[in-house]
Amino acid sequence: MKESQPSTIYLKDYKVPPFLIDKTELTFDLDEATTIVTSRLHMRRNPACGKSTVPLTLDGGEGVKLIGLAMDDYTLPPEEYRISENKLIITATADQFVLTCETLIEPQNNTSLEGLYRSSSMFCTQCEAEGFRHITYYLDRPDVMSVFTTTIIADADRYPVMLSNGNEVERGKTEEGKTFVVWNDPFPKPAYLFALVAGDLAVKNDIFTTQNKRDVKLQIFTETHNIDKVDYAMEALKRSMRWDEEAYGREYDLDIFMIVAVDDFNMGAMENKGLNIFNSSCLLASPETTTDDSYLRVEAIVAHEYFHNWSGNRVTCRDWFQLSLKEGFTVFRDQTFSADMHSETVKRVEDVSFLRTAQFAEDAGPMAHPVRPASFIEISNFYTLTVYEKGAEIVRMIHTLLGAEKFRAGSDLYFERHDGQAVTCDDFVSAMEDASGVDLTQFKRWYSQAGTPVVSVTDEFDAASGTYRLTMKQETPVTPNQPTKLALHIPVRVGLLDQSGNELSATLDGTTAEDHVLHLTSSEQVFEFSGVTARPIPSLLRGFSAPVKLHYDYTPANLLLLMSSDSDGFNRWSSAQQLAVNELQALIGQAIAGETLSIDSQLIDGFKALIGDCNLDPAMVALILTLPSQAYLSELANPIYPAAIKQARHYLKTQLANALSGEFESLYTNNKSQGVYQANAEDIACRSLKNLALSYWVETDSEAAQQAVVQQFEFANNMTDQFSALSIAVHSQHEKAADMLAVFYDQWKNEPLVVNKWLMLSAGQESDDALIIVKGLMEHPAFDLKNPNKVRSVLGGFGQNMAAFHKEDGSGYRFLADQIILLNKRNPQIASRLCTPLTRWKKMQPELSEKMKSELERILAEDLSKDVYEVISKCLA
Ligand code: 0A1
Ligand code: ZN
Repeated sequence: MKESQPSTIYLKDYKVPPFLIDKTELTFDLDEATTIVTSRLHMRRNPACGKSTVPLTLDGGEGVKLIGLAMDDYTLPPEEYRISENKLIITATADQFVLTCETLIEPQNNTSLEGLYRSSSMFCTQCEAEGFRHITYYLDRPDVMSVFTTTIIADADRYPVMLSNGNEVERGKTEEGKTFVVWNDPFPKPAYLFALVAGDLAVKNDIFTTQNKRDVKLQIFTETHNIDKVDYAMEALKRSMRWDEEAYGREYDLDIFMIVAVDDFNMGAMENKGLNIFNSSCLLASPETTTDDSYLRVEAIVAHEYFHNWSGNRVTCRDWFQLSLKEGFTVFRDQTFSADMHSETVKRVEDVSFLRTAQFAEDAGPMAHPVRPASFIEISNFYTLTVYEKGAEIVRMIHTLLGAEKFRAGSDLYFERHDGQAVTCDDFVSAMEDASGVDLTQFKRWYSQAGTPVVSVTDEFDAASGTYRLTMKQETPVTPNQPTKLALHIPVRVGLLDQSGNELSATLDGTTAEDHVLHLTSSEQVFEFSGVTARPIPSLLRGFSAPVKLHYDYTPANLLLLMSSDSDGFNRWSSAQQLAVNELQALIGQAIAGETLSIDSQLIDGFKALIGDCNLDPAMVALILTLPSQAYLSELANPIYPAAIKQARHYLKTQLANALSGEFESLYTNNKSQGVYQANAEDIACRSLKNLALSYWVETDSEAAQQAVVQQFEFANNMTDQFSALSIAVHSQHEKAADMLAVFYDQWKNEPLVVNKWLMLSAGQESDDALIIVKGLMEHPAFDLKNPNKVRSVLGGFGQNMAAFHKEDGSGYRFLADQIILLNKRNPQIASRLCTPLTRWKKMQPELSEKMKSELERILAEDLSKDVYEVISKCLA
């Protein structure tokens, strides 16, 4: 452990910057070993601070060596400045001056992938959140916005492509014969949006004509061998640009928009102004190498980064506590875009399923924090599901409360009012209120209060008067540093069905409709509907209108009715999930008690009817037939018994498979035909239904099913089908699984993104030797500790391997802790993210919980990065 612990930063301590930087001129003399960065910062004291004499304090970072410092033309001698804890402090400054600062950095030795680093043969940058300070000393905070001019000098033979933000304005030769290129970005921006790329890259060009008939040049750059895999991303980009004009009235603002794919990247992608940088796994796609899921992910992330041009870049965050201002809004925008491109219901189900599984777990654990956190030690730890996904749910609720039209007016006002500014979540809400007249005062508590609210509903029907009463209670559980909670404003969308599944019209507060949004604002509230002709079955929280846990005592018959008849597609899925969850929770209880497992027949009957209904959309059938994941069942459980969860789920799947083997066989056969691969909603739905059917069918004794798996693996014309067959083989312990894995690697060993999928599946194999297999994978030539995707594949796959990770002897935990310690210094961001499975220790069954805790204590005893320290210390607090 360190002598002194890293300090905590608080939102309440925010102060405006004492200095501003109007213009930033940067020169990079690029070299792998030592790059020299010269910055000329045109600075002045911030008039908002009045007459002030505070010293100038610039942010720097490990690995930045100061080699020259001048104010205007005066070279500062060492006694006129000091460097302390990575800050450069200059005591005496004028009111306005140009600070010239020369630093030396070592891109080749940069393993944290923050600042300027090497990925394969290229140079690239990552500056969000605080990476720019690893390049040069700067006011590295988002409310300091500056116009950047960047000169890149390099050997043109090795780095023919040299890119930065904005437009290329000049190019030439230096005296030493190197090439220089100058870029200028006219839009003032914070340093976190700065980017630089240099390499021997191939490019795909295109053009987008904006709504005002301006031609924008579009360019996607990759290493040469990948340029054949960017067509899909380019089309997705053009769809995003058009959609943002139509849905939000947002037009692109520069004459050029560039995207670069890099192999080594800590996150998915980054929205640097005019120069997005992508993890290649989120950009490249081809039918042979990319699964349907990944296609959809590419489209969503291309859109997400593009949408940031307005929600994030033109209007940015005042400070990092406001991160959800740009992320929550942009995720909401990309979710709506994907829904418009494919199926609204399918998209909503996928998003909610993810939120309920992963964000709810975060909200229930030691790292739980509000969407707008009040404090942090390391901001990189706050790029979380809460800030992103729950933040998007907040924006969605505002959309529900205002209605589409007023929401759009609020968005227009927000962009108009704050263009070119760095603002807060409160500013966003104010624009929504001002444009709509809706009071969101109480609603704003969603930003400051952590934890997933629980809404419990009971009902009464009075046939004589035709009234139906819903009583709703809300309660938000205690979370770290928030012992008491206030009532939230929760929009609950509700419909009523009669006993045959028809929608009932009812009157609430003078409005008669089939669908109502209830405003739950107190800890307990009654909603009374009149004109109700028969005892209804309530369809609650339609479309998942708020990120809460809803409790209502549905009978299995109610759930079956909602599943087959609700006009709200989301609730049809949700009811089926609830039915399966109820069944699984009973089975988990039996497994823990050591009883023989047995199930009721309702779920089987429901599934049978569903498969038999040929009017149904295959996408819906596939969603409903997908059993709740082990991860979701773990989130619901307290304490978690991983072995019982696994046993219960496997048992239920096998029972369903045997009871409905004929149905699954025909579902498989009927959806088998395949034409040319297309990543559209319809074809994706067919493939997912077919592969789901195969995953059930193979759980029976059928020899034909076993053969079908091998056949599909060998003859598939696309990665979705090939990889599905392989996964099914591995997870069903098919006798040929090991051979198929070997064949697959051999076939795809030259495609790193496919190899990553292979690594993940291999690490997830359930076997007594799982840990040995995983250790072997880390020695495999395909593995590389420097590459975050590979680390995530192997350790992520292992984390999902319930039996191996949660082995009773604690060997799985020990192994993960070893990897965290190994990566702690090299790449703190990745190391910190690897801690997530261990953060659940308090919820695990006692014997496992103890073992996890001792691994956490072992990690805490190390000399830790801020990133890992924050997570581990909060876990043990
Ligand atoms: N703003 C990006 C996410 C991102 C955040 C941090 C990064 O490096 C530490 C990289 C990317 C987005 O929302 O897509
Ligand atoms: Zn984002």
